[in-house]
Amino acid sequence: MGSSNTLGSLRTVTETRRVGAIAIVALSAPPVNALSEALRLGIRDAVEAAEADPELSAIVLIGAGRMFCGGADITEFGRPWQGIGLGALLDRVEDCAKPVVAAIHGMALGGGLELALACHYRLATPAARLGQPEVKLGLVPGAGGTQRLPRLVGTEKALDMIVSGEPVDGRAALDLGLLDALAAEEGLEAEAVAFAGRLVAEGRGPRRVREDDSRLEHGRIGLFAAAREAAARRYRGFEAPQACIACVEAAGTLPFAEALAFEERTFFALMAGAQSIAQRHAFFAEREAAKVPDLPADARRRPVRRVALAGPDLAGAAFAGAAEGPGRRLAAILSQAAGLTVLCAEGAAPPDLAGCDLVLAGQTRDLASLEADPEAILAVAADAPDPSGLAEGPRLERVLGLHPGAPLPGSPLPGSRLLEILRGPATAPEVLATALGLARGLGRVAVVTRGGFIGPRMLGRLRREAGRLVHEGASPEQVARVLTEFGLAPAPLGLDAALPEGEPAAGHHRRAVSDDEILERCLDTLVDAGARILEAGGALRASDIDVVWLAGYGWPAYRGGPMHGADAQGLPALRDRLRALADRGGPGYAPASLIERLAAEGGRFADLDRRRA
Ligand code: T1G
Repeated sequence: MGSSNTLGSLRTVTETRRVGAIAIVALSAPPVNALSEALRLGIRDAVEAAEADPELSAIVLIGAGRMFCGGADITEFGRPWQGIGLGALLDRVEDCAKPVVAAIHGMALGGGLELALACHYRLATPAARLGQPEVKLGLVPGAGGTQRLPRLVGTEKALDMIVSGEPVDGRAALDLGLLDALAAEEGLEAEAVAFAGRLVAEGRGPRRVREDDSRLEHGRIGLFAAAREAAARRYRGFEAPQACIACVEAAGTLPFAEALAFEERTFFALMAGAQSIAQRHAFFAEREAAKVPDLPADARRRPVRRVALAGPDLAGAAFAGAAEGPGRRLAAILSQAAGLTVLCAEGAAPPDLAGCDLVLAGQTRDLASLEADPEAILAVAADAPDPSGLAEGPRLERVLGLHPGAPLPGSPLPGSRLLEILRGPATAPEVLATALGLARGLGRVAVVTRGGFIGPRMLGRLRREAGRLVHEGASPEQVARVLTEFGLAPAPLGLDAALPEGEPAAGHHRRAVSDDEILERCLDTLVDAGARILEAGGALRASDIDVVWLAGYGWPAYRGGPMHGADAQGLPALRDRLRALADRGGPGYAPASLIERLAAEGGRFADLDRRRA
């Protein structure tokens, strides 16, 4: 028996089966069982039907597919709950007169974990991941997570999980008191049914988390002050972590229903705020970036297991400490990746290329004379690889560029979460697909580009503007401070912005430059550079440019990336500022024609992406 809901969608979102007196309600909304309006209504209908059925004594909730539930449906955000709110659904589940057992495999995240918390008992597989990642979307858990989780695992551990957004696995969850039992992957449903059967046989009914305050540790002196201070330091500039702390604190100071209402008000206030809008943009942008419209879905992805480093730039780079330059940084990253063998030239002798899946060079010319495996990918990792090298020479269908973004201060590994993939004019689909697979295997966010790397080209424009500002009167320290206060990790800027070449022109007078002017000119010229790359077809989407800066150059997630920020501020204002700069500073500042066009039609970069999708 399935429920298709009143939305007119014939798509079945829950499947209810029965084993004896136990109802099994399976969430079936691939790919992640996101708690859309349809699924929320489906769960409500299924639980109410089982509760009303005199032949049923208990209910097991389980996820169909690869996980229990990936949370609320983020695509529905930005408007009030439709159908039934998630909090209202979870209160209904918790109020059920018959015991409800959550059987968790894969992921139980966000609203998915909150659904499990509203159940009366919980089983999971050891490898399951249970967490409240809402803070990474600029939100607080909005359906009771800040109230029920501390009642199960204690206030301090709940603060840690909710403020960091990091999940725990099944074993840790059991130790924390979040679960009643673990179950083997292949036997999860059967063990959950047996567990429910024992509840019935032993006469154990619903056990409601909201009724047990014994694990709350709100009396601990300094607990919340310490949490606030740590979050302010670790998540500088982010609003949601502090809001999470306030909601968890309410669990110990307000009656349950009032605390839930406070949590929901906080959730909706954050959802409407610029930071969460930016962080949700970043979430979807990273997933969009991996989609290359003209790449055939069946393009063969070769596994990359052996990598050779070619050319003098990379000799010994695999073991470099503070690896400088993209080639050496990428070599160091590859050498530390599980399952990869990295061979590097010993002295003048080239590495043995036999059986290598990928040959990495620091310069295009280092690939020319290589006798590599005809199937091997020939990759260049340089800020500005010689474009001809990607368009001429032997085996050019196997050539592409790779760039790992900038080193971030304090990063244990050189490089960021980014892997830019520069496709040449003739790069073969399977070579591009293999590089995308390599990025995923390295746990990196892939962005595919043409004509040059996005990050280095935009960074060059930003550095030139920083140099001009110093030339006009700002100090390098002032420029670095302004950009750091904005949230940009200073390392990528390498702000040694010495005065531009040559003496200042005769009559040149240095002047005081305000922080506002520094920030505005740096951001505006950066966005203009991005717009020029976009209009030249160098990036598939404006959001890809955001991903490069978010994942590769330390752009704060709560700002969503340079192009998202420009959309939020309005392109007509950007156009006018660039025009004014051009009047003073010369035609080099004139806005890109794409900015002129979008500004004239009242459009945004995001509209362009939607049109291209
Ligand atoms: N809502 C809508 N779509 C989602 C989604 C979600 N929660 N999670 C994933 N998707 C889409 C994703 O965009 C992609 O779409 C496809 O599913 C596969 O995702 C009230 C408010 C679960 C670990 O933050 O972390 O609950 O590109 O490529 O690598 O308190 O998705 O195919 O069109 O990422 O296997 C809280 C977010 C929400 C978890 C799976 N939950 N998702 O990773 O697949 S807020 C989250 C993830 C909330 C409540 C609050 C991951 C994943 P497309 P994918 P994956």
